[in-house]
Amino acid sequence: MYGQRSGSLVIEDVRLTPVLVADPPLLNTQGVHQPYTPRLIIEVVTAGGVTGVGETYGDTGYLDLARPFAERLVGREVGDLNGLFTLADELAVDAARVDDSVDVGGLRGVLTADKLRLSVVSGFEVACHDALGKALGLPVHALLGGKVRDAVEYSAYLFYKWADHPASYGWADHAAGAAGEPGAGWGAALDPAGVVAQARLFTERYGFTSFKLKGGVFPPDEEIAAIRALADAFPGLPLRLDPNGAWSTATSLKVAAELGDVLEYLEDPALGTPAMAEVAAGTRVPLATNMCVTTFEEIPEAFAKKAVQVVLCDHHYWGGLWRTRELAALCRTFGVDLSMHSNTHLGISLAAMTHVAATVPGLRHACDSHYPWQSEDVLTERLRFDGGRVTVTDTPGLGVELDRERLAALHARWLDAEFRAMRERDDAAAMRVADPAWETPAVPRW
Ligand code: GKR
Ligand code: MG
Repeated sequence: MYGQRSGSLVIEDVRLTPVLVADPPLLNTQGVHQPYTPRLIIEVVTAGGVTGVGETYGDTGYLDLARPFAERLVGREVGDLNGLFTLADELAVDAARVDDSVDVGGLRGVLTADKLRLSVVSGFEVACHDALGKALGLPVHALLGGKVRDAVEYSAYLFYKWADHPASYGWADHAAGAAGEPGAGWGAALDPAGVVAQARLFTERYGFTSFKLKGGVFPPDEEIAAIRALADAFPGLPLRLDPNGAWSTATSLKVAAELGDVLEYLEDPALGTPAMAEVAAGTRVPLATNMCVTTFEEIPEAFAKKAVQVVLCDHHYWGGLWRTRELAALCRTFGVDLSMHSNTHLGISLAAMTHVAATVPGLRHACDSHYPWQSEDVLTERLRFDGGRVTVTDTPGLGVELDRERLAALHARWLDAEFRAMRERDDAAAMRVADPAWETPAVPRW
């Protein structure tokens, strides 16, 4: 307890609201995004009447841990952020939820019990930061030591995509967004011309000046052609390609050789540290990862083998904002660059990503964000990209406000029995709706 102020900073209530958020048919090597994706919105209410918000994964495995965790938080200090991890260690993880294999839903490396716990704790850690900041009248970046930049740069996250979800779902295509909304009017992108057209929309709407293409969808030659088309359309701008470990080391080296003159980095070309190390040894193109370095335990081997040159941090699964800063310090120590990974997320997470990114020195690569793909949010005001950047707010806490009506509507969808199957993200299952014969591809796929 922290003396006199502690009474008002005690957590009195924690609210968990699972939601289903519209998502367009974005393709990746596992399959395709579902029409709706689960997220969990966390609210931490202090005795002083301050509410902090956080956001994390919303699939059942996360909810099952978040519920007992929320109960244990009541009565604790909102500023006891380190205590969250001690509390998390006490949570029993259902062994059926983790099998130490690659996380099929999120394509973010191996899913261990610890990673599942940290992915839950991070949502609460962000909510506590928000509450603490509001209570103290300080922005979250100030709680993290202060911003070193006034705006955080993001890259355009390009996806091969269908125009619409399969009609066989039988639902209106909310994910397409109403005219004028974010996510609207993107259409299909299944070849180099489609990818370039999508990139142009991203620059027109948000001003992005670097581009990442989600690969591992089509044979590598087609994806090489798409990157070449982007290089022709946007000469000199940074380009990245991320097949989520779908290639063999030989294919990875071939792609690196063919695109070496235009790539800022190649992201997870091959799966796992040994394969990445082999690729890294054979090319001058830097390798980035959000798959082989996803926990602190994975760092020593990867850094010793020089398997990666850029670690893509993600506060959701590294355990929150402070742990992200710890990761940044380790990367600096070993001369490895840091940038930021993204998975489908809403504005609360974008705000959290922006606050922590604002505090990390030497961020040389634009961060990833799926946010432009989300036509729905739970905030009164969407966050904006101007010139591809999000301005770092000095408003106390995260600087965002929940829109209760929107939150209730997205929660009502989660409660609706018709959408029950959407409560788990499963890109391969979503692909089977269009192609019943689809099997999760064996790796390496090419
Ligand atoms: O949204 O399809 C997707 C991505 O493939 C996502 O699941 C990955 O985690 O964006 C991520 C990545 O960079 O690998
Ligand atoms: Mg990636």
